[in-house]
Amino acid sequence: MPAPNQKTSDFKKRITLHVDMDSFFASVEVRERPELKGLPVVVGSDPKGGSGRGVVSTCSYEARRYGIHSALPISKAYKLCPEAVFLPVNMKLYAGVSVGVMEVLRGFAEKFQQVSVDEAYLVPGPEVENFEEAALLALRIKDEIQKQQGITCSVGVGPNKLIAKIASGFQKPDGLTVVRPEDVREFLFPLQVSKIPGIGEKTTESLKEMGISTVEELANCDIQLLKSRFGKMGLQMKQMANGLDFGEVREKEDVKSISRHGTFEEDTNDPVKVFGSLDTLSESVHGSLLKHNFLFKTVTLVVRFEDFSTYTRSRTVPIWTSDLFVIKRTVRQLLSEFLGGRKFRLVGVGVAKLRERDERQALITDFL
Ligand code: TTP
Ligand code: MG
Repeated sequence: MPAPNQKTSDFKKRITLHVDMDSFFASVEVRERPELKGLPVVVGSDPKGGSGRGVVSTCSYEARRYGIHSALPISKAYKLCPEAVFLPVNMKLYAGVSVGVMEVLRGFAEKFQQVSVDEAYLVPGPEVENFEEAALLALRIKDEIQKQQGITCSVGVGPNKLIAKIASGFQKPDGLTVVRPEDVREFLFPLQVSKIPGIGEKTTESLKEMGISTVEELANCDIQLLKSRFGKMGLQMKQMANGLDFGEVREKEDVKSISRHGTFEEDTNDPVKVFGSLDTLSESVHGSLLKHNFLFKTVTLVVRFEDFSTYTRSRTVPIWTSDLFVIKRTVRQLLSEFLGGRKFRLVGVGVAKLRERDERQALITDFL
């Protein structure tokens, strides 16, 4: 059911993808040690032969078959599968992979929102006009992450964040689930209420006491009853059970960067066109920088080739500045490794590591 006042054509604009890495920490460990592929791998604290006191961070899908899962006491995991490969958490390694993954995803997005170390929402640009094209895009994303980071992910495509999120978890691992607006109810209704984000163990239990266990039952439940039991959250739950979600995909506000990108009307490797486009984007970034009274230290270039492979390069300059020339020159330097052959589909320019310009700083940078 479309939201009130929401024209059907608006769905196009709201095609939303949710991408979630599969058994993230464990997949990265397996990538590092291919001999572990196919084995039950548990990442977490030391099991100490069954007497360890910590918990499981995550585990490979092979380990999940033994009943092991995130947050399970490591001692229980050991009991369930003593022959599993137990590895300590190597956060530094996963954080690096996460940055790489997010860069790939951002390259495919017009709007982007990272929500955890291994998941993000994205809204594709206007070139993706329907759900078929969004499904193709999702496949490209999966390929690109596999190629650049050597791990698999699952993608959900839906008319809003809620549906995309539930869809990405629907066929894990290495899944792709596309839910068109007209299929939302058919998709959601048979699911258990616990599949709805925000409905945890306690709420699931309370709903059960009211005779509600499926999303369909929740969707059809009397709103007054839900309100009296759960307050405002009751209304929200009913809306979600009907597939409605009004949340926007957007960057967290504290992420300080400014970027612009543009897709060429026709893929091109003509340096005049590419440089021209980069200059225009740099000027736009610069305009926004001045408007917000920011200085930057890092310049970022994004390029996407005709086969959708996407690369991001950044360079940090030695001084805080807001100089347009520094942006243009750095972008050109960063572009040099990509010139000569392949056609560009999209280029983007960004500045990051921003800070507010103060008068003293203004004097220093203006004289440099
Ligand atoms: P998740 O995406 O929840 O789980 P996952 O990627 O391991 O597996 P899935 O295929 O089901 O998505 O979490 C991402 C990472 O966060 C996970 O690899 C490890 C870490 N994590 C913990 O350390 N503790 C936890 O309880 C959970 C849920 C995750
Ligand atoms: Mg995950």
